[in-house]
Amino acid sequence: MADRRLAKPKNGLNGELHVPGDKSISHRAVMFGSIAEGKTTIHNFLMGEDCLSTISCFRKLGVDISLMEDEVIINGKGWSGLIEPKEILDVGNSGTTTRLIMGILAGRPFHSVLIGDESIARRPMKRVTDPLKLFGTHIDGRNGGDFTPLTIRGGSLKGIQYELPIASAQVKSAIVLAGLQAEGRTEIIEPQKTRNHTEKMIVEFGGSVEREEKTIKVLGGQSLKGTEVFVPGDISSAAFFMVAAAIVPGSNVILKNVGLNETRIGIIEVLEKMGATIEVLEHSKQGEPIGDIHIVTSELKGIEIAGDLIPSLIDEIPVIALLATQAIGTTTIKNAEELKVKETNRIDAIVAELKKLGASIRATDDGMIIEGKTSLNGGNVHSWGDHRIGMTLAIASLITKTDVYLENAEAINISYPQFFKDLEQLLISK
Ligand code: SPQ
Repeated sequence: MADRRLAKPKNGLNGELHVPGDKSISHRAVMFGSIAEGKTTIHNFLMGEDCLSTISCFRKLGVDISLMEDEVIINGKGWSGLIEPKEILDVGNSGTTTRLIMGILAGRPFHSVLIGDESIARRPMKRVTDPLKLFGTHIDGRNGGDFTPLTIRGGSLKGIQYELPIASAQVKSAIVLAGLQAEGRTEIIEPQKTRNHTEKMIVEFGGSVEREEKTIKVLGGQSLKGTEVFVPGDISSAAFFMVAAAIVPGSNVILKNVGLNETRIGIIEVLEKMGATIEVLEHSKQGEPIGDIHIVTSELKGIEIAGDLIPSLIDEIPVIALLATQAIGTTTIKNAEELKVKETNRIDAIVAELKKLGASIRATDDGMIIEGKTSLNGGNVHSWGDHRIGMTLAIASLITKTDVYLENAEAINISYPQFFKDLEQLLISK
């Protein structure tokens, strides 16, 4: 595939932008609409490749799903509306699809097979297959249940008590989805709070779930009712433009209707701690909170990012690494070893690619250390087939002295198909 030459700003980034719908919430809305009874309408659905993989899997499971622009309509027939698929379920590049669908299939009395792309084939699945086996389901995969292809023969489940060894919303969600179908109660203890969209959505679909500190409790035998879901703008997509506005001289950007769920806003905390001029106007607190984010070019200073903050910004770390190259002093990112098992090893990928552009950055066992402020050069870089690495490099190109050529820019379609169009809009709107 040809390299893509990236655009250069004349007057910074300016204007207002609606980023596309949240990826995590879009996936979950399709899944809940498929297991609920009655009609579900999803507004502002993210038509990215990952969420389309989720739709394709549920269609193969017999669910009636129609798409219109950014709307999805599902005619759910409840848990028993899911039928044994005649074909293999292809999850594409999507970790969320793979892990959450396993929680649903664990309790369905039929056989199914999951496969995905090269990246999915490397991502660890034992973290989900192990707890699901404790419910009494039959699930297996390559290397003792750790990798795709995965096979599931679901059936009757018994609730479990499980302490998660890692902070992962995907693992938690898979267990919750199995727990909804199990006999009795399921309790999950999280080491750190992770994104809670699954828990919120159970309530939106008429079910119930409890949380006490780091414990989530769900009763089995719940049936859910179809509803209307409004997907907020994805804060993980907005993060690229927050960082761009902070580091590109002459920028003044308002990101409209962004999801401000308390488990996802670590990027805002980091920008504030680094000294960015950023203002958040929350205008809806119901269900998933939504608001506008206003950010302008800022003087930044290095900080430490670690501990409980990490799960709330895990997907933003590549672009935070770029941000740190423009902050005065040292930025240290710790406790982020989970980055090694995302679409790529995101520590290795971002360190290698930002180094090519002249950044002072080095990998550590559980994160990275970045020294700033450095002026970046142009050159040839690669997305490593990872949407978040690709978008980070596209934002980096806005401040490099010479042009940047990005190889495999198509990876961005996973979560943000209109990324370059939206970037262009902010580059010309002054
Ligand atoms: O779906 P996928 O590929 O795992 O997506 C990523 C991403 O960058 O878009 C991670 F690679 O986001 C995950 C996130 O890292 C989405 C997610 C969710 O929707 O529950 C939770 C996080 O993963 P995890 O492993 O911490 O549960």
